[in-house]
Parts: sequence; C-alpha cells; structure tokens
Amino acid sequence: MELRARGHGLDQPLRAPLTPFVDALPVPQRLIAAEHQGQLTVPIQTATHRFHRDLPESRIWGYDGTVPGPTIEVERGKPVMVEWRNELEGPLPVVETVAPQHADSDDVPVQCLPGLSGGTPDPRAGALSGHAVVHLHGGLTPASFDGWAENLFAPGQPAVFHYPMNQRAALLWYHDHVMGVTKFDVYAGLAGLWIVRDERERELRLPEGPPFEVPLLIQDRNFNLDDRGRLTGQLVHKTDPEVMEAFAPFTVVNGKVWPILDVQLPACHNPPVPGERVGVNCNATLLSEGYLFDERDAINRRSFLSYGFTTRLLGRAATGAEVAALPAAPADPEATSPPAAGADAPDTGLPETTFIRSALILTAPSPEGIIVASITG
Ligand SMILES: [Cu+2]
Repeated sequence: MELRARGHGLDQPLRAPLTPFVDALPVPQRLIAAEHQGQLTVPIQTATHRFHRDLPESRIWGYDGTVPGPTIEVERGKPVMVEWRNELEGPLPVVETVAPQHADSDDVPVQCLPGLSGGTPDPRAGALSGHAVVHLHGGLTPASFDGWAENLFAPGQPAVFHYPMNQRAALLWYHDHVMGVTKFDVYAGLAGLWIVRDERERELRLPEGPPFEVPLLIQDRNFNLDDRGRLTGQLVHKTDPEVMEAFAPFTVVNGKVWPILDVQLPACHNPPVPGERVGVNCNATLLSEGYLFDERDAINRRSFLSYGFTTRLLGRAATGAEVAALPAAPADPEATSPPAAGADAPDTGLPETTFIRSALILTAPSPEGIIVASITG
C-alpha cells in the first residue's frame, strides 16, 4: 500500500513511520445493560495501551482502563444507572505543545509529523490531575446527569448517573467533558461507544453483536519521538501557529493505528447483512472519503456501501462524501465538526443508527489523501 500526500505541493509517496494494516481491528468489550439489571459500574482508570504492534505501550486514561472504553448497549425505554468511579492516578498522559512553525524545512506541515516539531510541552496541561465528568453525547439525559462541564468529580470520587433511554435506536458515544480540557481528556482515551437498540431497528433484521455488527470508533492521534527519532508511544497533542486544532497524523480505529478486519460473509440465504457501526471522534480531522477493496485488493471507489451514518439510517448505499462527516450527534453544541454531508438527506422515518456495510478505507483531508484506515473483506 502506497501512502501519498496530496495538497501542500507534495506528490511523492510518503513513508509511513508505522506499517499500516498489520494489527487486527479490536472490538471493544460489550457492557450489556440487560445482563446487569440496568446497573453498571465503570471505573475511570490510568492504564497502558499499545496503539500499534511496533509502538511501545502508551500511558492512557480510559474507561475501564481501555481505549476505547467498553461499548455500553441498552434498550430504548429501559433506564440505566451507571456508577462512574474516578480512579485516575497521575498527571494527564498527553504532551500538549504548539510547534513554532507551520511546516518543517521540507515544507511538510508539522501537523503531519510525529514528535513536538520544536514545540515546548505546556506545563499547565502536564499538571492536570484527573478530574472527570462523563457526558453521553446525543443522549436525552436529565440535566443533573448530563455531565455538564463544571460538574466535575475528583480522583477517588464516584458519581452515579441515571439515563432514562427514552430515545430512538442510535449509536451514541460517551466521553469526558471537563470544562476547558475536554480535548485533552478525550485525547488521553476517555471515550467509548453506547448503542441504543429498539424494536423498530430489529424489524430491519440488521445484525446485532459480533461477528456481523462491528462498532468502529475512529480517532486521530500523534506520538512523541525520542532523541534518536524513534516513536515513543507517548501521546502528543500538537498544534501550530496557523491552525488552532490538532490534526494528528495517525488514525486509530478502536484503539489501533490503521487496523485491518476481514469481514465474514454470512453463509445462510436470508442473512443479516454484515456491517459496522461507525462513530468518529477525530480531534479535528474530517474524514473525507471511503473506499472498498475488491478481491484483488484494488480500491473500488464506487462500491463503498453504507446503510446509514451518524444518527440517520439511509437504507441505501451512501457515497464517500456522505460518509465524510460522521459526528456522533450533530446537534451537540460542543461539536467542532462541520455538519454531516448527508445531513439534509431525506428522513426515511427509520430508526436512528449508524450502519456501514462491508469494507472501507477512510482518508483524512489534512494532509489530504493519506490513507488512514483499512477494513477489508
Ligand atoms: Cu459530546
């Protein structure tokens, strides 16, 4: 697979510092509310995580100590109680920096490169000590349990939140929401998916659970370099003087950089279709194109299929452009993503969910055209 940068005047192939498509796509552990009488406990923990086969372990903050956190699965109309236990230890596991220049001496934007690019670590971010609050993004949640940005709880404190779940089937995500530092806490790993199921969705006979329903959480991350230029695994949140958002170069799906998944096709004649649910919480990157590999590993641009995205089920194949923007809940005022390209698609009246069928490669526009993830089948 050749990685090629477009835009920025670059047309030579890029050498990826990590081998793409060697790690198997992880599927986050499932936390099914019905199996726990609707009462869940999720610790918020400092832990280590390996983002790629060839990276050292990274220090992270994670729900249940994992990146992403467990996928919480609930039923519409069945209330769920979650005890979020803040057990975070130690400082924020992310180095925050602003590089002094937009591009390096070869005119490559520093945002495309690992390491600090001459920036100095921000001691204020480095001193953050793990206050937390959890917001269910897209949830219809009473104010007292909605994880408002100032309702923090400190390390050592639990918080019990009640979720009525009176809402349509949807793929939501939950994440940290602390005032002013949400971007760092989510970047450190505090994000997970949350599936609301209902009977209306089940009427569509879509697959439920593995192996045919694979939730995908897509994120962008960057890592530090040691003094010999080797990736250290330490998470780096880097901006530059011209761009206020961090456009991290490594795209992580379910906690792995450029993972790969062989999609099984169902053997029976009247099968549920294989598919994936997709949630995107890239820091600022807008995923712009989706591709499908055919049997010969050639990219077939026309055969990308999607049954829906974000909070609307299309019931038809979607174009790459429609898959471009996949905010988990477009109405959220904190969302920094542009509106979904398919936001004005006609409402089918079908349940809200995200459902992408078969295989895809997603590309990030900044730097434009670098292949960021492959899920082949
Ligand atoms: Cu949110």
